[in-house]
Amino acid sequence: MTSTRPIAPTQPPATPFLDWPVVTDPAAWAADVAVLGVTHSEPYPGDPQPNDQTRAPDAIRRYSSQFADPPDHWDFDLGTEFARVAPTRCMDGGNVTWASGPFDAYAARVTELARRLLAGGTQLIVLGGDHGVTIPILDALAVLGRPVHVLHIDAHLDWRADVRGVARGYSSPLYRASRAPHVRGMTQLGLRGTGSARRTEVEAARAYGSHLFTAAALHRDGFAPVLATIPDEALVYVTIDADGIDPTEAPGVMAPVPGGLRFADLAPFLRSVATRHRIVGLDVVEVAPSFDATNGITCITAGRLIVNMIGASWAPTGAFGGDARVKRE
Ligand SMILES: [Mn+2]
Repeated sequence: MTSTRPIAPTQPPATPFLDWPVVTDPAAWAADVAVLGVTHSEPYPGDPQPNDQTRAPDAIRRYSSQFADPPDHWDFDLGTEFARVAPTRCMDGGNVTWASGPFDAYAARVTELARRLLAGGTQLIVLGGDHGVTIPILDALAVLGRPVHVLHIDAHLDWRADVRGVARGYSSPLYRASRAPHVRGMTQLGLRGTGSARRTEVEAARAYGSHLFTAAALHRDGFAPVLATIPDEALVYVTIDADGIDPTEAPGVMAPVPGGLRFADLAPFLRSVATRHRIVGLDVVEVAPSFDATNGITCITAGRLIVNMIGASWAPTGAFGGDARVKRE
């Protein structure tokens, strides 16, 4: 469970997320919502280290003023002011960076920090990093002591047991989720094109019982069938690979694939999930700032999804037509 021994502070961000107070001392963490930047995952041999995605946490924060105006400004996605629905205790917990030493120690530190926040009832917003960042966060979800349903938005399946002997890289987060006893189910949406998955991985995901939705199926049938795959009683963890979003709205990724999910569909979908279920955490990974448009639209799209999710999570009963009785239990 949560350790009481002292733990090293995180690195302060270049600018805070949404002007939230920055708290780098984990002993002082107490919040309803917290942002945590997690820059690294286990690198593959030959891949650049650090990779471009390690710069994303501060890049996304830099656009905060463009994805949320001052507190008294109306948010048309939420139908109210963000500050009116967001909880008062929001904080930016800084960045957990990996400068040297074994990756195992870094991953354990990420898990311990996430566990502290989750154990305190904090809704955890993780800014990656590549998709391997999700793996130590998934490990931390065990502290909740209740079944978790993983909702995964991505062009790719990410179900590799390993790639060239590396088990905690960006091609493996959903495989790792499938091995975690506290993860009881999974819904994966936005799949298209090709990626690291071969027939073996697709068959393994189907055998596990993951609900797979191609982007094409969502464009054809809408998102209602996706909502139906999330059990009423489950806590939900959301992992958003920015390449799940269409590259017109999220061009700043390493592996863009045409035909992706649109913000106009994803934002109301996330609001629906947040209204019906308790979202215990959400990560946005794989934003590659060097490939973003000069206006930062990938960072802004990521930020808007986060704002929509937080707003709907904390909105009063009845907002967005959801059933708060399920969500608050
Ligand atoms: Mn991914």
